[in-house]
Amino acid sequence: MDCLFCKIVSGEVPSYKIYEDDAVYAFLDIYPTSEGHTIVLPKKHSMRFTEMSEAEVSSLFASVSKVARAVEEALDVPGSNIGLNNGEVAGQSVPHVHVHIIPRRVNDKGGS
Ligand code: DGP
Repeated sequence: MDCLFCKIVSGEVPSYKIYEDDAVYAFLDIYPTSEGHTIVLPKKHSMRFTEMSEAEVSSLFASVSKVARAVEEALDVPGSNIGLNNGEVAGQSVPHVHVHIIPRRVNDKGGS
């Protein structure tokens, strides 16, 4: 399958790895919205979040929570935006489910 994020998981496309286990892979976003912007994805390819089973969603978000806590601690930030784009019309540019963790700092310019 010609999928960019599957190639990142396999190492065919290089990435700056943040975390990996049997089910997920986390790496720094190439176009960061803020320092430490991290992408967490399930290794099993699904194009859209809404195609995943409840068990897969639950497992993915348990990992997202773990990675977000580690990113916030490592960068010493008080919070982060955590979210995903589901479908091209919603801004999903890579058709392999992934969750954004965007570290936020006090008085940064990242949003309201
Ligand atoms: P989205 O727009 O929600 O589909 O987010 C896709 C993100 O993936 C986007 O923020 C940029 C990032 N991205 C795209 N190509 C690469 C790549 O080759 N390497 C890395 N590290 N990130 C990528």
